[in-house]
Amino acid sequence: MGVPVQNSDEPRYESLTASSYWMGKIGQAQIGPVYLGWLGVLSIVFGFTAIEIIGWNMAASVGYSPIAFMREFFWLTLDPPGPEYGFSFFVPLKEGGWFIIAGFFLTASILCWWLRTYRRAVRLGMGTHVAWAFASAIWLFLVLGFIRPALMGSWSEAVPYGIFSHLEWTNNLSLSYGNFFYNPFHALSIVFLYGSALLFAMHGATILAVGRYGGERELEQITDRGTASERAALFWRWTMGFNASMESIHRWAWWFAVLTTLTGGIGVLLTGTVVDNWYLWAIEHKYAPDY
Ligand code: 07D
Ligand code: 07D
Repeated sequence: MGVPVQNSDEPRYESLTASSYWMGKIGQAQIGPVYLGWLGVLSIVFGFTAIEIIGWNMAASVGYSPIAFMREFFWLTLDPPGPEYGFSFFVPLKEGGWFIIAGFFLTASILCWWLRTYRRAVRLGMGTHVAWAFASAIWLFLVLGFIRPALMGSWSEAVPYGIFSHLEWTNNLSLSYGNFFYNPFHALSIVFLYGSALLFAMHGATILAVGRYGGERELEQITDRGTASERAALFWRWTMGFNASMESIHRWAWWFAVLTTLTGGIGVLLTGTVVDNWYLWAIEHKYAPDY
């Protein structure tokens, strides 16, 4: 079973695991054990409830026809209450009440999953970096569906549950508030999103490229000469004069990913609450030309 895990709830014991040749090709061959715990159970139950509410409302909208459900799936939607209901929690079920209930369960599920990532990390004696990165995504999720609608005083501002309907919402928010390209926080979010992809490509490619020297094992690399790590670092100094360290590259990646949704959430939060039209705002602040 290996060494005992510090701070663990229970001693290590034989549990249900399997191994798969094909999983081994894309990752670790061993599957399981999955730690369920009460947070895991709650998260799955809440998530399942949210999906059921969304799914049955979508089914109702096509008269419960399984064929129409499948054919129209990408266009089906569960919409928030209309503007006449403001931010009231008492909305008739078919007028958006179901939307509020689904949102409650989805949020509860995501928050339980967040706690699970936090608590499992602590139990393993790890840092809680994964949980805080996930918290940044949850920040954007809460701004989109709850905090901004609350500040605007209307559920109708929230994102609908549906494939194309949520894309329409995204397009409409940009159009209604004067073009998101002039929202500097949208620009920052894009910088970090594109930057995340670039950093991931550079890091992934670098480690693969020194795989022949055992680069992916990252063992005794820091002090030895001629190692995979040293070659990888030298490659970047040769090509661009500077290299990240084995540690800093992961910090760069973490910050880029976290800042994508952190700046994004700020950009969405300001829209309609502080800034009514990003294009006019940009002209006023000499960010856009005024022709
Ligand atoms: C690859 C990890 C796995 C996750 C996956 C998503 C569901 C939803 C529910 C039918 C990278 C699983 C999807 C559980 C099913 C119902 C009711 C993550 C990976 C595979 N979007 N969005 C998608 C969500 C917002 C936008 C796809 C969620 C904002 C654009 C998928 C949220 C705005 C495009 C999806 C959310 C926005 C998409 C693929 C929540 C601005 C696309 C996602 C809860 C940020 C793309 C048809 C993906 C697409 C797409 C899910 C929010 C814009 C359905 C759960 C409101 C422009 N979004 N999205 O791979 O193909 O993510 O759309 O906040 O072009 Mg979206
Ligand atoms: C949504 C975080 C929440 C998700 C969580 C996950 C589940 C599923 C199930 C695993 C994605 C919950 C998961 C429930 C679990 C399974 C199976 C992260 C989310 C917690 N834009 N735009 C962004 C670009 C335009 C608009 C960000 C580019 C137009 C709006 C990003 C372009 C208009 C919003 C970005 C472009 C417009 C955004 C999102 C180009 C539309 C937002 C970052 C090249 C016509 C969002 C500040 C992200 C935002 C956003 C990129 C164009 C509208 C960087 C590249 C001008 C309304 N856009 N955009 O990580 O933050 O999302 O804006 O044209 O709200 Mg944009």
